[in-house]
Amino acid sequence: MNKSIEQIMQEALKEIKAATDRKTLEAISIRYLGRKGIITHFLRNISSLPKEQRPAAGKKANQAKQTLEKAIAQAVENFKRQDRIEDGGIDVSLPGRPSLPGSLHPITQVTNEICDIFKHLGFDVAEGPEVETDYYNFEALNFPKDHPARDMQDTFFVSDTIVLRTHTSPLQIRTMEKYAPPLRIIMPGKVFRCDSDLTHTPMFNQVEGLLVDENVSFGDLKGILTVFVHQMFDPQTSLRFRPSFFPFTEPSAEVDILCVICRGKGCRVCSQTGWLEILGSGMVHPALYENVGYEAGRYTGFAFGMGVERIAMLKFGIDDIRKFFENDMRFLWQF
Ligand code: 2U9
Repeated sequence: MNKSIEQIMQEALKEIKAATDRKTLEAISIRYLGRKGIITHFLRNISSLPKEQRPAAGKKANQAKQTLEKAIAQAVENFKRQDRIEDGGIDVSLPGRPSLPGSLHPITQVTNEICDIFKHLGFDVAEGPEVETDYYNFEALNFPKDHPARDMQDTFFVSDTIVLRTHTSPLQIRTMEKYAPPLRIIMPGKVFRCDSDLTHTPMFNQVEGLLVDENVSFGDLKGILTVFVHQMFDPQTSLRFRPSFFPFTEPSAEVDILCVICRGKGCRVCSQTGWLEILGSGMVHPALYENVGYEAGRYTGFAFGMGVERIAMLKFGIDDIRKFFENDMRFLWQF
């Protein structure tokens, strides 16, 4: 051990700095850090030093070893980077990738459009939980336990008493519990039903509305929904109210518009009927007022519900609901 470990390390660092290729670096690494390398040899010989010198010598030698390992790794990395440029791996003259401006998803656009129409008619927007209790999703809405109407909803159960909401109606009950009439609210939001085909997905978006006051009639329902349809589609659109059934409304009606494709002649989209169903509606069932503690007999009101994807499909002429959820930018960029 004629030279000190510092001297050896300084010489090695100089050689690393002067190396012009990876092969030379490899040779330096072997000469100093290899099995028979200078630093390795130095470390092995520490045991032959006087006992009191061993800890300090060992510490210095290990530090030198680590310094050289780091310097070699850094130099190798520099050569690799240089190789990549010389190999043509990085073409610094290429134009950058443009970052495209984002835009609202078509379903969000249509939801906003629906909500804006009702906001102008004096409705407030409310939002609420997607995981609901059986009470708010069914019981309070006049779906008694074991009632066959529950089968209409294809429910995802989280537990015996907790469900993924099958409609946004639970929030209407929560709002009625909190506020006395007059009430005018719309509720946009995701809902969940165990169903999947060309026109159904297990998650879809709904907008529901509720208006409660004294002396509200079925004529008010017809008036408000006609204004909505005329603003959402063509102002000349014909519509019809067809009797239906929902546990939470009585009487109930489904609303059809004259087919936007064939103008009533009958085509594939309207299944040759000339009409397209766009929403459900009805006068709020008196049992619901009782459930939320409203004074019996004093109030009347109407409610309606629509699937946003269905409205968007009709508005944009889309035949497969799944297109909204595939994140294919070629499809989404059209809106
Ligand atoms: C309360 C009282 C009544 C909301 C209503 C409908 C009719 C309806 C469907 C349309 C297509 C759901 O997305 S869809 O499958 N909805 O037909 N919804 S009346 O009635 C209410 C809501 C809340 C307290």
